Amino acid sequence: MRTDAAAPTVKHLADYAPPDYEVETVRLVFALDPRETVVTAILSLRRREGAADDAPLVLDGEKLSLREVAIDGRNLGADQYEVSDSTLVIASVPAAFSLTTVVAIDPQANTALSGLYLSSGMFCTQCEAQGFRRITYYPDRPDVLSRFSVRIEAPKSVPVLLSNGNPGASGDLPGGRHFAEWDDPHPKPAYLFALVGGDLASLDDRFVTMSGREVTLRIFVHEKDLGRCAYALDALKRAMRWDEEVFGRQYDLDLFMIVAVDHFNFGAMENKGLNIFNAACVLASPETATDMDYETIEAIVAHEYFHNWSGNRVTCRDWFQLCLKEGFTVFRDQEFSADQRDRAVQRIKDVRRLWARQFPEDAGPLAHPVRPSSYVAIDNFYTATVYDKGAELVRMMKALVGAEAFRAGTDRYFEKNDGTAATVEDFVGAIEAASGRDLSRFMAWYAEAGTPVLRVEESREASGNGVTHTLTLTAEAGNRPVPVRLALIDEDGEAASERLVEVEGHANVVTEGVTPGAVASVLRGFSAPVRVERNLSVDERLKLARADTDPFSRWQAGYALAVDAALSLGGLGDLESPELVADELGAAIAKSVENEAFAPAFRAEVLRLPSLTDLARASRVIDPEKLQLGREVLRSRVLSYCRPVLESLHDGLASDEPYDPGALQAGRRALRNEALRLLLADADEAPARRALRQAEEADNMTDEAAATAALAHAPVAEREAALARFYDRWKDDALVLNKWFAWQAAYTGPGALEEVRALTEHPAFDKGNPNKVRALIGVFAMENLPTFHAADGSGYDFFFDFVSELDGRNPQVASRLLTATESWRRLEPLRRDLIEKKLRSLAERKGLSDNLYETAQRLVS
Ligand code: 0A1
Ligand code: ZN
Repeated sequence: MRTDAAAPTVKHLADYAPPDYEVETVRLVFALDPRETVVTAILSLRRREGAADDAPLVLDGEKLSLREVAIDGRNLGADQYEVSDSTLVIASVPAAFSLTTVVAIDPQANTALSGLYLSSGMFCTQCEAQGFRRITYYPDRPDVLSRFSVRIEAPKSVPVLLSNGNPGASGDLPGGRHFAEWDDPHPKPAYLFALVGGDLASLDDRFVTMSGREVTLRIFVHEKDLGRCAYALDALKRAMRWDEEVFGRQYDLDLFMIVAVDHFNFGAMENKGLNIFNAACVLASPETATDMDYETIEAIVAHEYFHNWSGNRVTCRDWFQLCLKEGFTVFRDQEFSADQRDRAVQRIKDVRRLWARQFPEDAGPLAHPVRPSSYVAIDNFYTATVYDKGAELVRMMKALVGAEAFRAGTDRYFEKNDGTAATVEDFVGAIEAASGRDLSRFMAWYAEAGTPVLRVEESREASGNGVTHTLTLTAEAGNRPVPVRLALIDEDGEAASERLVEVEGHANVVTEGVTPGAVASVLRGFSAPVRVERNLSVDERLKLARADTDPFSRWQAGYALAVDAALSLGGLGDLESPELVADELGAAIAKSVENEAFAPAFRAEVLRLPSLTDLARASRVIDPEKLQLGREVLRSRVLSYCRPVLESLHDGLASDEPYDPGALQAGRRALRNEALRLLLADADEAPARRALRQAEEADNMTDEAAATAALAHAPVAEREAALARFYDRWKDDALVLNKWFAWQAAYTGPGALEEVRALTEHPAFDKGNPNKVRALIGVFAMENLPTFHAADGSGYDFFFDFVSELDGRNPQVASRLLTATESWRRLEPLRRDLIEKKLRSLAERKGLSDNLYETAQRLVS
């Protein structure tokens, strides 16, 4: 917390220096207590070769109450060390010694959910990025790797005591207490430490690695949730096998544990051998989780598991290298999901997410390179840029060097850097070494913020059938290599087959023997995270939407046209006759959606018309009323072409098969539910009754939620009944109720803000639970454009009050919420003035957390 007006410290990548002291081993003893947990730490420290003889020992520590400090068993007097808000400094220490500290901490007071805290009565930890310093004094930086052994003591009312690695001794202690010991043979940085203590039940299984190691798998949850762990366990086993087959990575301990917690700032955390998960990202049953929840669980379970190599065995030298583990691991989980499901649909979803979250970030005041060069609060850099654009960079390198050399490169990276803290250079260097390709100019992708623009121009020979495509990158994109997949398409499919063009600055691509009407399909599969600018006629775009043989590009052609049509229908775009375009699009969509040659999951994507946020991202000016108008007109025009098709899909795809979360059934449900959603664009009785019936009759949450959501978002008479029904059925299930909060948060009808405000007082709402905050306030600010950006500023008043108050409780979540305003400069002038005042007054407020301070400052800078 900042208490004065001085700006907090900014850390710079260029200032990296290795630590003066290394920690060879660390022994931790916890005496767990909700209000006063005592932590004894014994560190065996050694001065690094090359460090100055008189280098002081500086340890990080926050919110610790220090009771004892001893060197080699002798207590230090108060004049022999110095304690500040954030450090313990001992000016003079030997070259090698043992340091003992005893501190007390207060888990119950820890509302920031960083360090050791209580979640629904369970002790748990979150140490990435800098939570370990809230547990004990330590060099809390990722390049200090040490062997951890842990002893946990607790009352027997806390029966399950867990930490990283392998279990050791356990037993009784006097006074109704007991203990458990844990030993982790793999040296690790402090951010991968974890501890859990609670009354937990577990679902167990086993996995045999390809070299024959027997691994026990164990998911810990509250007893009541035992029936909701099976899918995560199944996903875990599939992920373990996949990592062996695709990346040659095997698990390296005899035990792998996952613990579900109710209060968690992010999705999950890859602590060595003891992953801790936001309950929402691990618990699922057909009645309580949607297909999308299942998909998310599969991806996150895999993501955290994959970190065991990309993150844990090879970790990051410093937090500037965050993308080294995150970009690579997201790439790995996306590839896993693509292999488990439909590769094309996975690509559509991944790119949609990149467009929705990373492109706006890169285009606004919060833009930063994939490897940032400075930060105040590192928690603010767990961003779409680091994660999702970071994954795209890995994908591009794979495209540039080819699959085989890429795999040789990742093998080399793991082998060379195993057990160390590495840099992006180590990763790229391994791919260079394995492929023989110079990637030095590729490094610009890591260092420069912003989305490059690729201009595409076409010229055809007057005689003959040669076509030249001129691909030009904007000057800011410099000469970094950009892989562009390109083919020519006519009504029958590929008129000239695909090739991969590497553009550095500029490239001319000549294709001979092309039929006159063929259209180039450029950046197929979204082969690079760039924005393409080109002039295509509506007919040419429709041709691609009909016939492109690359499913991603086929989908994209239609989607982009839908965006342009909606913007123009709302008076914000420049299509000449948008009504006509909307009609043609409606006809084309009706055809694709009926086309059984395409997978149902793909057809569902075709039917998913752009959301308000999709439109806002694409619009030069964000004017919520116009965006909404455009979206509604587009929806109803498309609907007028599709109604019979949609009704027959909705009827025909109903199924009485027992629920299975796999891709096949999920795809059919997705298509059926998209059909229902679009049918509800008619705020009419018949579709509303259809939806209500589905909500009542559904035997799974996917169908129940889709129908209830469709009603909850529409200003129809059935809305209230649907919401009340859902609440009544699920009022005792906190995870399911998040959906109920989120639907209402996105409602744009009359009285919407009052509804959201009232929900903050609802007994089921809990501002101490990040899932609840995200469901209600996050969705409100990110998705409910008309209400959040109400012209009278009422949405802003509500939101900024909430964020300021939350900052005192949970700075990470408050700061992340505030990023919902990142596109404020593109708002129409009236709203822009209103929100700018709010942002500036927040940025100038005294007493903000470092997290919120940094985000507010960057937003207005
Ligand atoms: N490494 C985790 C993300 C994570 C980051 C910070 C956290 O708490 C502040 C929690 C999780 C991942 O990539 O999944
Ligand atoms: Zn991660």
